[in-house]
Amino acid sequence: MSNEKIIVNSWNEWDPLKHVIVGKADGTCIPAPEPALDAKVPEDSDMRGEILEATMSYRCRWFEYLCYRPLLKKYYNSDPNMRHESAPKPRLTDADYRKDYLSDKIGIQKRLEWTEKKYFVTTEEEPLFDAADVLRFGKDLVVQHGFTTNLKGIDWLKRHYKDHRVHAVNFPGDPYPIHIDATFTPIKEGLIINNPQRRLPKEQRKLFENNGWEIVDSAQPAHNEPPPLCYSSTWLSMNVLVLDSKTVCVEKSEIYQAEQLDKLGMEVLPIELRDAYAFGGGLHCCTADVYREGELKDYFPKQ
Ligand code: ABU
Repeated sequence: MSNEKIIVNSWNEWDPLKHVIVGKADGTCIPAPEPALDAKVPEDSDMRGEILEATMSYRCRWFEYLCYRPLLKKYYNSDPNMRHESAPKPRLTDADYRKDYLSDKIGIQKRLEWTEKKYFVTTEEEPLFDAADVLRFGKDLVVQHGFTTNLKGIDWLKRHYKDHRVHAVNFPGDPYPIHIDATFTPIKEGLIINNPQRRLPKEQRKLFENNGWEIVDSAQPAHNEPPPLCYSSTWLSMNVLVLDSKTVCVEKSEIYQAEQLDKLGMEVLPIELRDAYAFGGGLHCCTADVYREGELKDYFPKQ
């Protein structure tokens, strides 16, 4: 098989990045209210030769896959080994959401109890997952069970990626668990930064610790609140884009996160993006890997 023809290949979050889709805000708008509203990108997840369209879990994102189609068509036509897959589109009827779950009458304490008990805004009506809930670690996929991904969605991923090991994780300190990429961020082989308000529970840390991975608390965000109209939390500070295991892009104003990554031995590239947060999030949110140099590896031989 000639390497020249391979367009899609990405097994993890840190191998040298050679081809990435960067979202642009043209034609976007603030979504109308709906039962589980938040707005995030990306919606695709890729591995060797395959790009999988996620089901998505918000009604406002149901048609989002169409924006990617011209690019995917190009990859498909140029790369004879590329597989274009699409998870079953969900119906997203009212049965998918717990009514009034996001009501202002629910206090923060109650919300934390709910998320601790894994009682989320989405139900188990049908498989739901967003790509931003999935982290790729070679043979292992780590998937956040929360508002945007339900257990049926995780089961669907297990059945689809039969040669991979799919692990469900959750972060009880997060009252609005939407996407893993401002909570748990792999920086390079062996190192993950974890949001100190949303620590991975002890039991779930074993996979990482037993295989020599270090999980360190991330630095505090530089801001006390997100910019106007932004649906994400201030923890977009840790929503970084790793270019390779020595280089990482960090939002320019996030000086504490940049400082921490610098101390951890990374070269930090400051990228101005805060003004774009309202259109769907940070550097990781608005990008989708297409090609990272590297092969499928087993980073967690001790299961
Ligand atoms: N997609 C990142 C947003 C998660 C958060 O708001 O913390």
